[in-house]
Amino acid sequence: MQHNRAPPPAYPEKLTIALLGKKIQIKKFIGNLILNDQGYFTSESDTLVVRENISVRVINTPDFFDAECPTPDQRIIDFMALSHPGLDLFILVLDPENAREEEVVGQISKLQDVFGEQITKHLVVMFQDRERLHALAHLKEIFNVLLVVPDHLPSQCRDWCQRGHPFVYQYKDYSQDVVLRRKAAIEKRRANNNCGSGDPDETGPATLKHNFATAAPISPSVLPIPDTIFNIVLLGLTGTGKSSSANTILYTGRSKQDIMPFRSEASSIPVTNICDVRVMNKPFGVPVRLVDTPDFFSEDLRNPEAHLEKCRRYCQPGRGVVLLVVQLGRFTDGERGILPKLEKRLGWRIREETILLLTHRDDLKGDLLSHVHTHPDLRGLAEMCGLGFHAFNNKLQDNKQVIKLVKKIPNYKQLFPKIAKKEDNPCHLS
Ligand SMILES: Nc1nc2c(ncn2[C@@H]2O[C@H](COP(=O)(O)OP(=O)(O)OP(=O)(O)O)[C@@H](O)[C@H]2O)c(=O)[nH]1
Ligand SMILES: [Mg+2]
Repeated sequence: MQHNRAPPPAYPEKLTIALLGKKIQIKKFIGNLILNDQGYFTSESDTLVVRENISVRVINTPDFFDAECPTPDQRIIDFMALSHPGLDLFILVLDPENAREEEVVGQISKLQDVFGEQITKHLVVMFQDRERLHALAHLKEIFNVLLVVPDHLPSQCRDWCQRGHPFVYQYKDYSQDVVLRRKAAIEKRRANNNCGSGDPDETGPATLKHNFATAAPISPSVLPIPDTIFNIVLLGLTGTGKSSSANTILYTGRSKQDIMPFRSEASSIPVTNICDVRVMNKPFGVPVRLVDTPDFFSEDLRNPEAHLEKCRRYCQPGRGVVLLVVQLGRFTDGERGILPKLEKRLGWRIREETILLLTHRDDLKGDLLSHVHTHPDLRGLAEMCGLGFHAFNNKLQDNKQVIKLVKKIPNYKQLFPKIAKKEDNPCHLS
């Protein structure tokens, strides 16, 4: 007797999911839930590991947020090589110790820095419980990102992936050639070992079956996410007070315990060595991204081009304002012609969107305007800055000096409705 057997239903395409976060124990737990078996991720060490079953491939990524890591680029390149040309979903797995607003914002911003702003379209931020999720629910709007709690893994993952096309690497900071070479080296190692995993740090047996050739083809994502965050980028020479000024802005309307400040201190060598980012949740009505930068002219700065590239993303015309920071009473030779020099390094004019921000206002006894007018170099620089000049006393936590600064932005009333409101009601915000 002949059975008319229907072919088995086609299995949906295998998903590739990356687990991000600071704590291996929690990432391991979530990875095993997604794969439906607690035996896949077992190692205690936070290394790059791939595990897969018939429907999902899960990549545990080591902590990309660890500022102490000596080889962050290598970790990122290895990860990109293992997931080339891209992947379906990133899950940022939060742990209770790293789930404060500043930390979550810092982690999302870092991911945007490394993988591009579009990552949020493919990112879910996983909280341990609904209470913590609700406390940070506004991040959904700021970053256009899904906030979730693990509930019905792994089926939830497929729903989350349906938000758009898979994510494809853009190769802004990392060369595609380098990633492809690394990928080839890993595959070669795997072929040589035959039964070895080939993963850079991988030792377990469960990865034997994973194979790049079987990964689902990935089509490029088409629509960039509109960036609704207003950028404030601080530029200037070392020690002028960029990080302190960024902190003065960061403190607006908030107590110091609630924020993770930029590192700032008196030092004979540069303190800030990377472009560092914090996102503020609508301090004046819209979200604001603060970008602290290193001194791009410092001879101590390693790989300045990579940091400049990061900075360029945030000071594109029409997307924010540049604060050119100079210390009052300390105009140096390096600051002569600094604005055109910065424009040359960045590759376009920024002067129309620049405010000259003078720090150490507390050292000035007299009137700011007459000080600037009586110092020809300072005056020349102030005249070159399209949005004028302003002074901060960074030793003072004073919202008023920040609001006065923001009012130098021509369309601040449209941009920052809360400030316009404050003009009607002066008690608001101050
Ligand atoms: N009194 C006073 N000190 C300030 C003011 N602004 C900054 N400082 C001090 O100046 C020093 C350098 O400030 P930073 O903000 O770290 O300078 P930076 O421009 O970020 O320096 P790098 O990161 O090295 O490029 C710190 O000791 C600050 O406390 C200010 O308005 N008044
Ligand atoms: Mg600094």
